Amino acid sequence: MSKKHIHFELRGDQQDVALIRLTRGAKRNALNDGLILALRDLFEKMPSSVRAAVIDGEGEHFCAGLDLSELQERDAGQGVFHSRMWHAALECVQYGPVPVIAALHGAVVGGGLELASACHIRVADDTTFYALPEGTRGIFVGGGGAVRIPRLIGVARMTDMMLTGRVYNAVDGERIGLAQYLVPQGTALDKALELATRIATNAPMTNYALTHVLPRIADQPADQGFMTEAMMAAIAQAAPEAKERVRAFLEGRAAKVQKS
Ligand code: 1HE
Repeated sequence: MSKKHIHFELRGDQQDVALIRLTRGAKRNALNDGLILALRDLFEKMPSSVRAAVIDGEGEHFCAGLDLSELQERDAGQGVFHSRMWHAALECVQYGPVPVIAALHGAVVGGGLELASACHIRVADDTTFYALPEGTRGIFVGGGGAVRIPRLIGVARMTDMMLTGRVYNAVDGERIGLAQYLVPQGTALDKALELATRIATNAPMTNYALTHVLPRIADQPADQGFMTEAMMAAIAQAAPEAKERVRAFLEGRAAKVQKS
């Protein structure tokens, strides 16, 4: 299935991995309103067979951020609604039905970094670079970056990126926490699909706990976080699937943890 500037396909024997590709390469996958709304719709209407998703970008760059040509005519009130539209769409990515992996290469800048930071895992190849040019364009992040990016790299590093226009390369990006995986040029999508295929075999309740509950626990005061954790642990372990997986290990039918 393809909407304008976005391609969607199902991968895997069980059709359980969704591949979502930004296909606006001529404009470096800059995110116009149509693309943002299409992303929201895809995550809202994800087929029930899907257990994990991968987002990547066509061409030399993952994403050049907000389509700046749409910025010119907006007044303050429209700006608020526009930012809230991004928030709603990227909430559908972060708090959607499945874990999402961003496969990064080239520019991951501005709203492109905001999109990547709404994903649960980021795999970057060694062409990747990260920036928040909003600072030098006289604007501010508006797609949830002010909330999500400091959680990855801290307030000080984000402040520096925006005040000075600092660009992080792929190696430093992985070092500071912008990506969890760093892979050779041209292999980010393969690695992301490999991870998605593995994640798709997890118990759905475990994946739900990790994508919906863990980030909320992390935002809670410790006392409340411990209680939420206890509730989630009890729900997860009570599921028949969890009992079967534990039994399989105890009976020697499940893989051991291997030294990496
Ligand atoms: C664009 C955009 C865009 C490219 N909006 N049209 N983001 C930025 O400030 C980053 C702006 N883009 C760049 O710095 C560069 O384009 C790249 C480093 C990403 C890629 O460079 P390059 O040399 O490969 O491509 P290019 O020649 O700069 O761009 C190719 C075309 O894409 C060109 O259009 P053309 O009609 O002349 O061919 C560019 O104008 C177009 N293009 N990026 C519109 N961003 C929710 S708030 C989020 C706030 C932000 O994201 S602000 C940060 C915006």
